[in-house]
Amino acid sequence: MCGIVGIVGKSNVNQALYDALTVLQHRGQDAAGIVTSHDGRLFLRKDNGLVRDVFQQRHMQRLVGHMGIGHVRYPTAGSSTSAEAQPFYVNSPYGITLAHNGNLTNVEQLAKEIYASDLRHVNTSSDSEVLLNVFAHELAVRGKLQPTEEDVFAAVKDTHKRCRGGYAVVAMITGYGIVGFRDPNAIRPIVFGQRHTDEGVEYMIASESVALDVLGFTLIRDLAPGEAVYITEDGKLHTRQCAPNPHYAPCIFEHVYLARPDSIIDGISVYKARLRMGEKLAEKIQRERPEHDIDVVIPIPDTSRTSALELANQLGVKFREGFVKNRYIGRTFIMPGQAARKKSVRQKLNAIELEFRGKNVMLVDDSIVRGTTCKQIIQMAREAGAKKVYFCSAAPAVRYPNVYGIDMPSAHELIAHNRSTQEVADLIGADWLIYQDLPDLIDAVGGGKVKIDHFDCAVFDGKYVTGDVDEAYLSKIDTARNDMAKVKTQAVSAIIDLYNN
Ligand code: PIN
Repeated sequence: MCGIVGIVGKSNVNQALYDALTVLQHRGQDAAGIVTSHDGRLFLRKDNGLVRDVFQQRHMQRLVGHMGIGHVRYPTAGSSTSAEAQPFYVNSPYGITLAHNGNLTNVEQLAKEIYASDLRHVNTSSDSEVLLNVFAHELAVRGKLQPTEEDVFAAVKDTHKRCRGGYAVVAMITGYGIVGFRDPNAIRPIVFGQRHTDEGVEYMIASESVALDVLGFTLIRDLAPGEAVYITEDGKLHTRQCAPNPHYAPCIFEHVYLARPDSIIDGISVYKARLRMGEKLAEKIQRERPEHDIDVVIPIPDTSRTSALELANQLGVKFREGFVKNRYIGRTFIMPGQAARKKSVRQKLNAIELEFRGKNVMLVDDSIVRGTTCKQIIQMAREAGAKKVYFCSAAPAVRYPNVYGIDMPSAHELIAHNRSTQEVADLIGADWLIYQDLPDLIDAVGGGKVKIDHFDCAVFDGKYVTGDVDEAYLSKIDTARNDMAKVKTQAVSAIIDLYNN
């Protein structure tokens, strides 16, 4: 998962891009980048790290220009070198830079085509660089010295024809404007908005509406599936449907925990969707165990608070904070003679004992993925004196990998893959485990004022909306993820050896 932003402004946009990236920081903490354009020249700063660490005063001073794009990265397939930080750049045609959130499922085939037919070189293993080259090629073949909006939209249309998967994109065409586009299934989110200044109207395209809010832009709307928005450097906005068969299937996991609760995605308030998840969970509990003996509902911070609160309200049970999260977790230093150790859950969360002692507690989390964290948390609740520890997941069991841009473990690392609810309960050590039912989750997210009844729910039901994901593809990404994990482990061991010798 990543965050993207693009601004066409009336004065320097560097500070606004930086601020927008800090608001989107939850979408990726691995790398950050900004590119701006001024008088036909590009200014780029990108590196690994948090937004506040990547950009120093000296970098910001160089990022001049009235338009620019930015990116925060969460590695999708394990890669994390700074060379793969975004935005990416190609010099032809016009000089195009691009930032992308999502994952292309036909990247291997595209990479071959780009080299063999389009005669283009790709220098990283990032699918975003492939996507950039496809778009650049499709714009170049129009053969124009000055591209019009028709050319830009035609290039997006042909990019849609070639690319499969989930993608939300911002691309800057040096000297001309910024284009944003969304895949024909609208899997990943993207919105655009405007703000009025004394110099005129400024436009922003962003992953989530919260970036618009915080910077004083008003939301115009989400991009529809397959749609593109093009804002010229002089501030004219054009939109166009660029896919022949667009079909709304946004990623439901954005609502489970990826997005900020103060965002509105496809007209749906993430906060309200989470409240409704709590409501549905309460109904399920009342259906399955009307005589339950839950004394207190305790959220596992932060995301699950909203659902847990509503769950407790509906059940008429006390809601209490039982875990305090340390907001200032530091780096892990590797000392000579010591192996690298992952920070334990205990260093991040601490239990308030008096909320647990002698009680039957219902812990609530947004989801159970690997099951490693919740296992430790259940253990902590017992050590704090809980009589019984029940566990509620606001999402259904995560059983299948994600291929559209969320960094999820491969199938065999998912605790619920090929396991029943009881088996998972036993493994994590819960006295009772309740998962949200998928129809309830769909209803919770899509059943508000704006009705959407089709979502990408592949992590729960294994149905991949792009229709091109089969066993062979899944086992390939499984191997790739394993290899990457091995490379990482080897790299850490090499560093430790270096220190030890
Ligand atoms: C919580 C995010 N949320 C917590 C991510 C843990 C699964 N995990 C998914 C639960 S927050 S595990 O946004 O950081 O507050 O099942 O893999 O152990």
